[in-house]
Amino acid sequence: MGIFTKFLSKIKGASSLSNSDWEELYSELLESDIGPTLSRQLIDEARKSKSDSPEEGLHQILLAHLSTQSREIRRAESGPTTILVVGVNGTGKTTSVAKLAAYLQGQKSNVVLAAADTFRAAAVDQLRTWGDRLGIEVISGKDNGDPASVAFDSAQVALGQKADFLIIDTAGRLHNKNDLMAELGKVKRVVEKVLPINEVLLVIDATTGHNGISQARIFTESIGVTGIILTKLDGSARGGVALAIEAELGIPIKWVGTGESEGDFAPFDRESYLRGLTQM
Ligand SMILES: Nc1nc2c(ncn2[C@@H]2O[C@H](COP(=O)(O)OP(=O)(O)OP(=O)(O)O)[C@@H](O)[C@H]2O)c(=O)[nH]1
Ligand SMILES: [Mg+2]
Repeated sequence: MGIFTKFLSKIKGASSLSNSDWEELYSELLESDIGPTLSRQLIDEARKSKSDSPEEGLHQILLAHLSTQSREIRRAESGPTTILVVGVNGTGKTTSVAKLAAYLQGQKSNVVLAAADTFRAAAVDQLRTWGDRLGIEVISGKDNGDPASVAFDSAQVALGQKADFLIIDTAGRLHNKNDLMAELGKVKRVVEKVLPINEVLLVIDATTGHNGISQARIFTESIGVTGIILTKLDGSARGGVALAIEAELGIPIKWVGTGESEGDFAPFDRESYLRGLTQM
C-alpha cells in the first residue's frame, strides 16, 4: 500500500474535512518516511487545493515536489564518462555498480570498473565476480592499498582504452566520520588529474527511511552529489524517502534497485513512482 493511499481515500470521501481530520492525516503522514517538514507542507497544500479531483490534485502537489533536474547520466563531452559511486555501509553500492555496468553494456557501451574499496579483500572479489559474469574489466590494487591510487590507475586504463564509461566503487563509510569523507575527496581529486568526474551517485537504501535524508545532505556537502540510486525498493520500503530527498534537497533520483540481480535495476520513472505512492 502506498504512503498516500489512506490519505487519498479520506480526502475523497469528504467534501470538507475538519481541522482535526487534517491533523489526523498529518499524523499519518508523519509515520511515513517523508519527515515532518514535507508532511506539513503537503497537508497545507492539500487543504488549499482547488482541484475537482482529489487524485489529480494530489498528483499535482506531489509532482511539484519532485526534482526538475535531468535524470539522464551526465555524459563527458569527450573521453570516458566517469561515475563515482558512494554511500554508507551496505546500501547496495557494489551491486548497483554492477547493475549500472550491465545496463550500459546492454546499450552497447564499453565499461571499465574500479574496485576502489580496498578495505576488505571480499569487496574486490565481489566486484570481480560481477565483472567475470558480465565480461567487464575490473581494475583493483593491493589489499589495504590507497583507494585513490586504484581510482587513478582505473582512470588511466579507461582513458587508454577509450572506454565509454568508468564506474568507481568505493568503500561504505559513515557519513559522520570526517576522515572517511575526506578520503572520498582525495579519490575525487586524484581521478580528476586524469578524467573529470561527471557523476557522483549516492546509493541510499530505501529501507533506512528518513535517515537517507541526512546521508544525502552530508555527502552533498562534503563531495557534491549529482544523483541518487535508491535501492531495496523491493522490500518493505514504501519509497517515501525519494520524495523527501527530492523535495528537500533537489537531488534527482536517477536509478532504482529492486532486487539482487542485474536486471533488478531501472531508471527512475516519475509517473510510476507517483502511482506507487497512492496505489492500494
Ligand atoms: N533486495 C535487494 N537487495 C539488494 C539491492 N541492492 C543490493 N542488495 C543487497 O544488499 C546487500 C549489500 O549490497 P552491496 O552491493 O554489497 O552493498 P555495498 O553498499 O557495496 O556494501 P559495503 O561495500 O559493505 O558498504 C547484498 O546482499 C545485495 O545483494 C536491492 O535493490 N534489493
Ligand atoms: Mg561494496
